[in-house]
Amino acid sequence: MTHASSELLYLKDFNPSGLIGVKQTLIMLPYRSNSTSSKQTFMGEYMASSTFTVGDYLAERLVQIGIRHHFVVPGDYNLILLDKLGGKLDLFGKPALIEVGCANELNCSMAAEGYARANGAAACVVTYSVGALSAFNGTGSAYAENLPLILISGSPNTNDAGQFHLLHHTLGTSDFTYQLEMAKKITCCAVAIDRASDAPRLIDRALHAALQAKKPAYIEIPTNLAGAPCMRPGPISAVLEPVPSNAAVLAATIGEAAAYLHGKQKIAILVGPKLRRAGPEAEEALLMLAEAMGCTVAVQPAAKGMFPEDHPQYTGVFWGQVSTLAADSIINWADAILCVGTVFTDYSTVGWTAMPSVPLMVAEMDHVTFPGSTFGRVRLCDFLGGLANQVDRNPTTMVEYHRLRPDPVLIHVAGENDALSRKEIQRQVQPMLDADTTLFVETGDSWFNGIQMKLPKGADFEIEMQWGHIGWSIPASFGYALSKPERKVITMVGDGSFQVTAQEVSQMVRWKLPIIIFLINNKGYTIEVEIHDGLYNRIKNWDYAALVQAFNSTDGNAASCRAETGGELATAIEMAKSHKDGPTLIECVIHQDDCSRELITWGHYVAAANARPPVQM
Ligand code: DPX
Ligand code: MG
Repeated sequence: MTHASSELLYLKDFNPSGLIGVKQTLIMLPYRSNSTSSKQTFMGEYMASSTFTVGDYLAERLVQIGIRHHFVVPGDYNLILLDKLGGKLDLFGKPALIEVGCANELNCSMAAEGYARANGAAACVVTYSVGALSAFNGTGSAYAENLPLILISGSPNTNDAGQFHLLHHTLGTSDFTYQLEMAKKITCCAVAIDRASDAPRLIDRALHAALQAKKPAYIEIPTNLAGAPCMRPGPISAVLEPVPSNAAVLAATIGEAAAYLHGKQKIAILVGPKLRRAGPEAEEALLMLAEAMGCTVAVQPAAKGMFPEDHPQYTGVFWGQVSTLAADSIINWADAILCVGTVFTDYSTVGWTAMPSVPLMVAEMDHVTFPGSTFGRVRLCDFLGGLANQVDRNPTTMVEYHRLRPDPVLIHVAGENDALSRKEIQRQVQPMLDADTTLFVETGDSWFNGIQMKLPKGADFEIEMQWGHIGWSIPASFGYALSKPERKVITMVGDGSFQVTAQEVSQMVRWKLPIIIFLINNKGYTIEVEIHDGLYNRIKNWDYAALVQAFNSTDGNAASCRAETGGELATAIEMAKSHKDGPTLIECVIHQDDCSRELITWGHYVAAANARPPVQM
């Protein structure tokens, strides 16, 4: 269906007063003509129309919550909506929402997920079922990773369900509610707009819920409602304003926490991934609190970079036997652990072998739990900041850390012609990290390699450890880089993961983003090999460098090469550093069994956790 024909459909259905007559004639013209100029006339006239529509309402609200790009795959159920979103102009007459087309809806949702990491919120716009069901995967990621991703789906014409019509892109029944029902399970708020008059209330409800909970929301807009007349929005504070801490509960929580810590000797702080989701104020408040307490600070693997690694109180990544620095010894030595935004899973606890053994005090995004009591309606930044002013200083764990801290390891420099190894890749990537870098690490040994890296002040780290979808890092780093073009984005990804979402490199080409991709080719699913091996862990090899050149076609400017020795990698890195008008992919070929010590240990314990027999047979 073309733009014009579906627009005509809308006019027939709604026949809104004010659009009949001259406008209708104008709109019908391009429907009969295929000429580009008449289409442009149509669009120009259309955008100049003063009728404010459901699509306009959504566009306005997305802009007001800080979204500047929306990630899309078109389909006939969402075309009018895409016109409305793309037609929203800023004060200078430029698009207020920049439309970013993706190769498929899985990638589209993952690109939006990455954008939400950088921007605080994101929008992904897809068509009904064939699009949305694929986009549910990135939406699941946003739920697991605590990101407000707004999934927006076009849907059937409102008249079809009542008329028992069978429609394309559906299950072949006249029940069109199943997608909404499915969305409810993977979002914090799912709404379907059945009447234009409900749109303002439902859109605001979904956006508010997502921003509050830091979770995805779902908005379904029927194809014949996107262009339907709609009321204009009220002040955006109704959507944006956070639920404040309850003053009495906050004071009580801070008092309880100060008293609890006062009674302990060896206190450590453990930071988890939900700290960043609570906003930059929470990260700043944590720094203040840590300095006031003077104790050690370790981070969980998915929280790497959320406490500065160059800070004297930083004691490494805590995940049991695969910890860095002396994080595990200190956490095991402590008699009180203040957990901030922590998430304990089978992965982060290394198959449940690294669950701290002392009772925990856990500060969450909106409540604080002590051994024996919970205090609700306390915002994390308020709690951390308030406690910083009342807590005692107790550097006991820091004194012990100085005794335990491992000495720097001697790093072996590979010969120029030596076959490339995992350690050599790590050694050469490390000096590329600076204050402006964001390092994306993909599920696979790239997790372990990335976690071993030292982040200089200002460097950031992105990992999708809760959802763990292989292929996430390619679209996610693309989405992230669109939001933060000033950052130097480096992505470490395995060959198996790359094969899942490789098409999105072509969007990096299209948008001329200088993302540097280290593709570690160990010819298979090595992490799975370490958990449980079988022939299914071997994959078809690709010519990755040639694939990227194919994405260039006639107008792209991506660079790509294969490195098989230390010398070739050094040359490739120099080339990548100077390549600015497109991505660079460096295929790093290593031996199939060349994986990190940490992966082998972790894989062993995760396999044991997976293999626990049922408690009841
Ligand atoms: C799978 C994983 O090549 O990395 O370093 O070789 O392990 P390594 P690769 O990217 O392979 C990844 C592979 C198959 N996990 O080892 S981690 C299961 C899995 C998953 N996500 C999806 N499907 C399967 N995590 C979407
Ligand atoms: Mg691999």
